[in-house]
Amino acid sequence: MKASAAIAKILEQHQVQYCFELVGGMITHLLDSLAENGRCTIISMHHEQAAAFAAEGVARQASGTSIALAMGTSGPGATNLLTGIGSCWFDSIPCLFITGQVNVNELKGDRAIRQQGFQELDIVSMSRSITKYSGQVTEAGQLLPELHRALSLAQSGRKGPVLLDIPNDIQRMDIPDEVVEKWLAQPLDTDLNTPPSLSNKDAASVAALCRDAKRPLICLGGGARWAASMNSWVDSLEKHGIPYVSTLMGQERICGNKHYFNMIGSYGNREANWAVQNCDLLLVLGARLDVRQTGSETADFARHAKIIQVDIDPAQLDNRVKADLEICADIEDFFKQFKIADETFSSADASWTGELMMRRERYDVDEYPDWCISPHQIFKRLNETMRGQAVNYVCDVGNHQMWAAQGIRLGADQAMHYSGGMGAMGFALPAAIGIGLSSAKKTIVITGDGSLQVNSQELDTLNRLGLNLTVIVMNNFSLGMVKNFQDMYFDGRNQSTRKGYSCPSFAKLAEAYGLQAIRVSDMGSLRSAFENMAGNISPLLIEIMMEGATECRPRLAFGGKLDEQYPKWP
Ligand SMILES: Cc1ncc(C[n+]2csc(CCOP(=O)(O)OP(=O)(O)O)c2C)c(N)n1
Ligand SMILES: [Mg+2]
Repeated sequence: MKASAAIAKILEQHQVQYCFELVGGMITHLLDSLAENGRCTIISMHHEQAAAFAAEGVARQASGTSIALAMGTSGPGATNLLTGIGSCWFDSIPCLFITGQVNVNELKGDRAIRQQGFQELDIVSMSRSITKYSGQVTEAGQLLPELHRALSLAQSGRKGPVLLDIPNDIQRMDIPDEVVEKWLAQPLDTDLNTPPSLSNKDAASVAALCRDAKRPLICLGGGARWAASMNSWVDSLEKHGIPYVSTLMGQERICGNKHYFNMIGSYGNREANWAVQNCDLLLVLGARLDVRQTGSETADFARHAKIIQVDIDPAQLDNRVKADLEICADIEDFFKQFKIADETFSSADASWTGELMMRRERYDVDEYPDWCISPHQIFKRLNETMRGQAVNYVCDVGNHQMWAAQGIRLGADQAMHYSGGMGAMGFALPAAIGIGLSSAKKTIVITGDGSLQVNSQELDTLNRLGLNLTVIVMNNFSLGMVKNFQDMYFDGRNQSTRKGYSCPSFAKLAEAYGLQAIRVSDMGSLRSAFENMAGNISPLLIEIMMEGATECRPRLAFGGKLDEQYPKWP
């Protein structure tokens, strides 16, 4: 069997249902075989970076339980994939990347030349530091074992991206049918680098700390959000009245219920940061406690608390924040082993939860009363409009993202998606295309004028696919988040964020791509645009004109403490 056809069969066997690509000479055999095989939906994008984000979107929509493929040709196709590969690496998203490569006899090998073949480029070295596995296949006999290893690694332990670089002549070679049959029958080895189960000793240590805590707080991170048992575990927190907060990534799947006190961090909600700084026990589940979560002064983070950190990745423990108890475990395993019972938090003080509820209510005010159109009002309206409907929200990067993170309250059939560790502008539209394709839910993109311009070419892909997807562009005519830094630290010299920055009319741009578009500049017209969105199943773009809205309130200043947010609470 032709090697490229064998790859298509193996991908079919392991339910790789989507391939996103931009064609080029070195992937034509693979693409042809995938198309002939017919089981994988091929989506042609207009940039390999967008193809990578779309593949990430498919895996995100499936909570990391399924994998998609993004392909690029050798040279620029391969380098264009890198940003998306990094995004999957930082946020632990399983994804398969395949790059075409020049024929084996055109590879430069150890020669001191820059390049032998046209578009030859060493993508394996370039991607090694942001993949779980990256390899080049230079013998046909290695192709299927390498593919099997890559697929297994992507989906085991702390999940992540893998890359195979496959020379053109290898794609065309023959692989004996019995070899293909053997590898088709081989299940994936998904137990690779999975940590041991939570030990009785660790469970007992957690239990002892929980039992003594008067002001306990749980913090759910990205490592918890897709665990199959998270919802039932969180339900038991609700039942026992135990408060919980989340990180940006944890917040992607947490509903706005009674004992949830929202998102912590440098753009956190005030009540969440207050909770962290005043609890006496912080149980951190699947969060790496980076600077955006803790603020820069780690010693001040959770200053009155004993900290327990549980993470699947041993390297994330004992890192920035030194916890009192560190446990390497898969959070799903933790949820299964560590059940919340009546006696688990037997010392918890009811007035602690009462205080948090009072603060959450007090802080839920519009912090932008001086603006013509307020982000607080926009997200309140969005919550109300979409209440009860199944939605995947996908955010870009900037102030609009933080306004959304602070303001959206998820319902049971709703989820958020952020470019977490990579923070890549241009993520939202292509990721949403992957999410929208593989889900029956409505998809809503929240983007900014700067971020949308990074991958706006995919408005065409959206139009071609006709997805139930709305793009909300919060157009403040600036790279607002960075402009805000400049306002604070560069005396308002707004080089490249206002000065020298420009953007088009996004409504007109969308129309040029064949999409329906609405432009609004006040709450009245926004309300009817949102109603249109809720009742509409075709692609739509809503452009919200909000010039001058370039600040996120509250936020931390550089070097600030978690509960000293700006503007200062009166
Ligand atoms: C690819 C990429 N380049 C640069 C940045 C740095 N950056 C972070 S936020 C931001 C501004 C985003 O502007 P916009 O999308 O309009 O959002 P706003 O802050 O105005 O809401 C920039 C330039 C980034 N995160 N990603
Ligand atoms: Mg902007």
